[in-house]
Amino acid sequence: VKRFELNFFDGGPAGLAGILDQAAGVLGRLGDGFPGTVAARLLELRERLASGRLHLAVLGQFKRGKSSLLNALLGEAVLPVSVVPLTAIPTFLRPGAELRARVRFLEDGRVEEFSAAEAGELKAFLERYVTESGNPENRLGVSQVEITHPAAILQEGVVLIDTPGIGSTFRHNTEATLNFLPQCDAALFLVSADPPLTEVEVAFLKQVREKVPKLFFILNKVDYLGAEDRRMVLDFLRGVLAEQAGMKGGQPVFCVSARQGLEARTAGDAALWRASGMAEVEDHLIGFLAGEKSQALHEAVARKARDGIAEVLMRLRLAMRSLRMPLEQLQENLETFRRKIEEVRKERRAAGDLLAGDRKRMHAFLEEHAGELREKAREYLHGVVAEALACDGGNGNPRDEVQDALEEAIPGWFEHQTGATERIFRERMAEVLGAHRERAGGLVETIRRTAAELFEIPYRALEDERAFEMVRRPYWMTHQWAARLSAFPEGVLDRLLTSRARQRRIRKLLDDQLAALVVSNVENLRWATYQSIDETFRRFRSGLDELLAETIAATHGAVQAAMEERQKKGEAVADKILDLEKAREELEALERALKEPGRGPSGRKQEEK
Ligand SMILES: Nc1nc2c(ncn2[C@@H]2O[C@H](COP(=O)(O)OP(=O)(O)O)[C@@H](O)[C@H]2O)c(=O)[nH]1
Ligand SMILES: [Mg+2]
Repeated sequence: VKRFELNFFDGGPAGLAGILDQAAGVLGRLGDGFPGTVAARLLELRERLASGRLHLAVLGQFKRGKSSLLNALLGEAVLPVSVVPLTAIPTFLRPGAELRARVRFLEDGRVEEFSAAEAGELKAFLERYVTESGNPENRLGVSQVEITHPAAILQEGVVLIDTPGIGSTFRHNTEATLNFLPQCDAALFLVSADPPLTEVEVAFLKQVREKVPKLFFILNKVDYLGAEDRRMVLDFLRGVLAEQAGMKGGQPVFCVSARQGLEARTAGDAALWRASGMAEVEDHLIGFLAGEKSQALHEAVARKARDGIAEVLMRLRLAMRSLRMPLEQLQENLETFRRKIEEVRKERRAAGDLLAGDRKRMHAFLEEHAGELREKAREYLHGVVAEALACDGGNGNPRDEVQDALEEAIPGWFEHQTGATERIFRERMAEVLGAHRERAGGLVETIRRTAAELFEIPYRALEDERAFEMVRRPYWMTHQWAARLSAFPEGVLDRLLTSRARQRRIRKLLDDQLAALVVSNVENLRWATYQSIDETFRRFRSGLDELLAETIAATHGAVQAAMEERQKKGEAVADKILDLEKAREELEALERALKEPGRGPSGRKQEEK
């Protein structure tokens, strides 16, 4: 990977932000005839550069001290910390001058806002939504929580995320965390010595490694350990990371006491902050954010900016050719170009039909999949109920037994099926859209190539695939799985226990209710998937149309505009040509600066035409 030199990051004219500003300035001067899309895109890139934030999650088994560690980084106790696991709700920490919380609900995207005067008040508010006691089994239907906080670390271009954690008795927490991984750019993987690294954690770590590009390992609660024990635990940990999780190269492991860290911050005790190990973690994170994150973001932005400028340059070159070319030849070329565009439009319509066909097939496949799921769910839940009834042995109240068993089983099972379903469909969609993406890219390139050939300008293929990026999964899918039987008529079960006929009736009642649970839960999953499929196709289609329209405007549009200019002004277009020439030179210099950052836009003489 090519590394940008340092001055690419600086705020001056040779820095990336400066280049974007200059390019936007040139585009502004070009004015009419050069539609604002590229200029707008450059400004968008400028903003992304300024505010680009990395998603850094804290991952680990429940009770390892994830929330405590985040509190230490924030410098005060904002996130609820608990000896019992909390609910499956992630909390996003963003920068902000004030302490605020925003709770999003599953139902119709409802949002509740809260403004707190101090940390304790915010924590009390959060406890109502993210703890098992305040919001048992997420009955309130919260989908996610966002907090703003003035902590220094949040000023470093990062969103910190507190996650529910794996391995608790609430199995849906584990699945929810797994489904969340693709949204993490980096993660702090937290373990502690009480006990060190369970099998569940190792299995989890393997999955995390596949999905999260950058991991930091942290051993928390070292205040429990003496120097000797600490060394032993660390050796053990490194061994497991290398042998079982396949992490080579002596992973650094940070030793911290989040608890002491928070104490230190609250008391303003710098020595304790160092001693807690938290200072080292914080420094390391800030260094990482300043270096590597910025690096990746700058590269992505530079590439997109280069593409935008290349678009404008193509247009400029076309316009200049068209202004200089003998009028008759220009008319002829324009006619040939028009015919080619008509052909491409026809192909686009055919491609749209194919796309529609694939969408239908995807729906059909989903119906099939949902049918199989209903079958599987029915079988599974009947098993759960049979087991619960068998255990009951006729002493207790079977309704409670059955209810407990269902509530225990349903969320985990459906969460797992959701993950599996999503994987299946994501793969299928990638396959199907991959073929369309190639065809669509071909259409766009046909237009560009035709223009280049007809008007003898240099041809450059597009690098930017922005129109065809695979649509990201819904931001955060938390599901409310129906797990409650509706009330049997009170006392029915008790009375029924003595009578065989009545027992048959109760079986029937149970069967009907189980069927209803299966239907509503599978429908929940099916509907979410259906919407994902449609949204993906919709965005793909509109992305393609947009790109085609832009390409036609940039090529045919440029020639057309030059033609009109000539018809209006006759041969008095020399001034216009001079203006364009000047803009072309400036943009070419900026384009080169983007390719070879560190030199600055005027670092070298021109070499390519
Ligand atoms: N001794 C000690 N206890 C800690 C430390 N960090 C967290 N804890 C305790 O571990 C328990 C779980 O902490 P919490 O932050 O809620 O863990 P989470 O479930 O991973 O978010 C709480 O009782 C904390 O007080 C630490 O550094 N040292
Ligand atoms: Mg927690």
